[in-house]
Amino acid sequence: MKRALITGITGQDGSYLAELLLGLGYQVHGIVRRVALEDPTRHFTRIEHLLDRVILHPASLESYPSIFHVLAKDNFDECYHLAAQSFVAESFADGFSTMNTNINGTHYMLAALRELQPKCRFYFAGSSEMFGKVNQSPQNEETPFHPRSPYGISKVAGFELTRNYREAYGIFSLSGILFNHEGPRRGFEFVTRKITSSAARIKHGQASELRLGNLDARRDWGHAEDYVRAMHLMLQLEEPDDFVIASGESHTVREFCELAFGEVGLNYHDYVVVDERFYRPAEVESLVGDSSKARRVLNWKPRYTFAELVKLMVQNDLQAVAGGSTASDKSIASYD
Ligand code: NDP
Ligand code: GDR
Repeated sequence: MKRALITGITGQDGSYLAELLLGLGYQVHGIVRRVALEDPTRHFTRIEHLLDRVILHPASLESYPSIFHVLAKDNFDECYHLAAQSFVAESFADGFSTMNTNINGTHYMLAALRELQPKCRFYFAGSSEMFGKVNQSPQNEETPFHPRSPYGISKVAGFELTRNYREAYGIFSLSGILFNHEGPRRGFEFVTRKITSSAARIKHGQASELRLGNLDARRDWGHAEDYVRAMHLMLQLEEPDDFVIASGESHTVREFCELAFGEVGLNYHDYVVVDERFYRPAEVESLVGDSSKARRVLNWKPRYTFAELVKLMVQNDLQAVAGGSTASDKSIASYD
């Protein structure tokens, strides 16, 4: 039985990846913050249904000793390092803690693996935000990085650390450069979930408007379930290498609104209000990925289309609102 360690198992991707690996017969371990163990009903919503099948270890990306301790206790075949401060807007609000968590946290993971488990394969969650202000479209593995946020900068540093441990110490370490991926478990602060949960609440008379920033930003959106499959495929390679994972289609935030509101029989024009508070100091205007290398080498391709993704997310939020779930209300309020 293979053993995998997932950092960020409580997040969107961590939960889907844990499901995938359990289905493949892995023993799945996850790193969670101690505070999460103290209040599981609040922190484990995405992995509630997996709790009797995963083994959780308390540790923080801010603490090398805590990570060292986890890696000293058990041996792992694969490590998926997904934990991060992942919200770009928050990285402008507090660049220092984003850098600390994302850069040092990645360095701690790599350093502890090198010391204790140099044979363990390591996946780093790189991001299309590393491309930032792009000078070529679509973006592939050769496209230069020009990050536009502390988050993007932290991911470039993590990518370079991952490459350096591969080149300097022979660790099987690689990065997936993943474009935006979403789904019913997406955090409410990200634009897709903000739109689908608001459309559902407006439909049910629980909200009257949706305040957004830049409606013309273009993103390449896929479903997280498809993207975690790619992470696993990467760690099965004979030699480590980095891959772009993307749908290859780009859509504006406006188009997302149009489809999501259309799904509940409303016109987004009547509800969406542009609010400067949600503009970023430096925007990534347009991203679209070229994942032909992953499609060729990993034999990966996405199963969900953009329209299916939007529909699925809206339907999920309609059900949640109809069922009286208040989680979305609270989360949206905290970002309004
Ligand atoms: P989420 O924000 O949903 O999850 C982030 C995870 O990181 C959570 O489990 C969170 O734990 C954990 N975490 C954050 N800070 C710490 C810390 N100091 N110590 C321990 N754990 C911590 O992100 P996603 O699942 O969407 O993304 C997974 C990874 O992929 C991230 O690194 C993200 O930057 C990257 N990525 C995501 C993309 C996307 O579109 N989703 C695209 C490209 C890259 P807690 O629950 O306790 O907060
Ligand atoms: P992103 O995702 O920054 O691409 O990072 P997000 O959904 O936050 O923003 C996408 C685009 O929508 C525009 N936008 C708004 N965004 C938010 N959150 N809220 C709004 O009100 C709003 N209005 C317009 C943004 O300006 C942006 O252009 C995500 C994260 O998952 C990262 O961790 C990951 O690395 C990248 O995707 C790839």
